[in-house]
Amino acid sequence: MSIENVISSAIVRSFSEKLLENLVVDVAIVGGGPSALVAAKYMCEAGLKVAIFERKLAPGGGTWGGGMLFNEVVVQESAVFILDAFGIRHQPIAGEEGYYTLDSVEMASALIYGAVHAGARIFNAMSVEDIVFKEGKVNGLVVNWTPVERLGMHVDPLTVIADAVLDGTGHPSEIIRLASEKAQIKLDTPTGSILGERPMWVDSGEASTVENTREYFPGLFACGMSANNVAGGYRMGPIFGGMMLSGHKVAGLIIERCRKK
Ligand code: 48H
Repeated sequence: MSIENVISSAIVRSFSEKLLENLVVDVAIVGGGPSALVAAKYMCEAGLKVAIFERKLAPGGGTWGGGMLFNEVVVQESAVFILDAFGIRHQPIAGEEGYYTLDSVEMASALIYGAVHAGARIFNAMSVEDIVFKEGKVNGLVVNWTPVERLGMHVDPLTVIADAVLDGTGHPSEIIRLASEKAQIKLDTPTGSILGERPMWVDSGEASTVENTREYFPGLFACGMSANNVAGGYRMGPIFGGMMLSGHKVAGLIIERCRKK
């Protein structure tokens, strides 16, 4: 066999095995932002089978760009245990006890590496375009290649079946929105619908991101900015402790739910 054919066959075989193994999972995560990557690591460490579907070529979401493309972010003391778990270095901010700066490129790459090495499978350049919704329950995801989505090609998708679906799509809460509008489900919010993100208020937004992290409909969870948008929390700018704590919290909720089943 020529080396050209060895390379191509090995890639096709290996990828097919990976995809086949992940067509039924415990947790299907939409979006590979910081909250989802943290959640993935902790859920994998608890023995759950986790797959992440990320629209872009590079997972990491809004981490890479730091604040206005200055590639540094801020994290507060309460989330330092998560930085340590991923081996992300951080420096105290002089004169501001309990706050740290860190390199956003180191953070993004370490979160990806940590999630993958804990056992999460990341499928990049794949977009989630719908949910599987049977007998009043969210049962999984409907996925397609991002280039197919971007070019508007008329190509039917494939499905991934999951016990729990986690919306980690950030500001737009794409999956919860889709479920709310298309499956017409009533969410666990005061109105039953998405309340919408509010303007900037750092401390409130950081706290509410964690508070708003929960199961919004049986089998459908939200973390990070998605949770904040669903439940009407304030935004917080380039501080990432809330995102990571949200990932840690949702991992605990999903682990508990899967254990009960
Ligand atoms: C596949 C999808 C789909 C889809 C979206 O926005 P993210 O970084 O997510 P979070 O919530 O973990 O972090 C939020 C943080 O980055 C942020 O924006 C902050 C702190 N903002 C504060 C402020 O004031 O603005 O990542 C979401 C990921 C992205 O990589 C998307 O490409 C991906 O989800 N995604 N992937 N299918 N339908 N929708």
